[in-house]
Amino acid sequence: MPLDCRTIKNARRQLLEEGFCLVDGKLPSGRLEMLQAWSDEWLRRVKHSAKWKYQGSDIHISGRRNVSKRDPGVPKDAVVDDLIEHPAKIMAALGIGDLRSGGTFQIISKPPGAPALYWHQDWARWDDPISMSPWPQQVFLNWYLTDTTSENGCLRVIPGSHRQRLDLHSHLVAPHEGGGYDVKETNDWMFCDHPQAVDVPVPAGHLLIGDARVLHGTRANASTERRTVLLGWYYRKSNAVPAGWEGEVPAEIARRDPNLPFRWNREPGAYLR
Ligand SMILES: O=C(O)CCC(=O)C(=O)O
Ligand SMILES: [Fe+2]
Repeated sequence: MPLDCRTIKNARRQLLEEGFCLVDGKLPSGRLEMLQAWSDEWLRRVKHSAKWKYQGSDIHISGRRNVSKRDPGVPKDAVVDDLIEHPAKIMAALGIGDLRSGGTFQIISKPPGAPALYWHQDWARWDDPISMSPWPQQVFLNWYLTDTTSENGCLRVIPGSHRQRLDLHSHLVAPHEGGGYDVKETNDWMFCDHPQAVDVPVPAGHLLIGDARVLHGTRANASTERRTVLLGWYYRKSNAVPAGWEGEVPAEIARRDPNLPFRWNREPGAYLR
């Protein structure tokens, strides 16, 4: 068993402490090949935007049964419903069964020669004390369709950065539409070789789960094959302490106004220490 493929209990501990974990995705036989052919077809059909330079591609597709509320206009495909629903048992075993899919998956695919993806985190509620939660409020589920390695553009993570401020945080440009699309490859902070960074190679068919707050990026794809990941977002609707939670509850969360309105802010402030 590869070192990163731990038991569910260890995986939960790692998700809470380090902000990511890796588990066996338990895909039925043939599913990986089907997803490869399916995503290749979308990649062939969709015109690639210049803003996808660092992600490789970012095609959003909604389910049919699980329709995206935020993006009702995106194309719908029943393959996405299977992707959304398949991990229910795994997530329940990890104690994150109360997170619900946002209704989409994204096809993020680095062609051969594609550059690295810059350091970033994807949490957008930094004005809310819930940002301090010791439990995950929002996670990404990544299905890599080929084995990923340091050579072909595997994920990189800074363990613990979901709940702890680092030097890097104050030097980063907000990701993607927030400014990341336009950063230069020479931007030393966005592409730095941080001493606390770890490469996370993933065997195809394993499931990488990441806390939205954790700092992550990718290696460049220096191989001759494309590296595709199917990435889906899952959210906790409630801002209350999860049922059965036995760990600490930050005072800021205990006294949080339950009627606090949602405000979009991707830049960590006072709630990241
Ligand atoms: O390509 C990957 O492995 C990760 C992509 C990602 O984190 C993003 O697009 O926000
Ligand atoms: Fe990301």
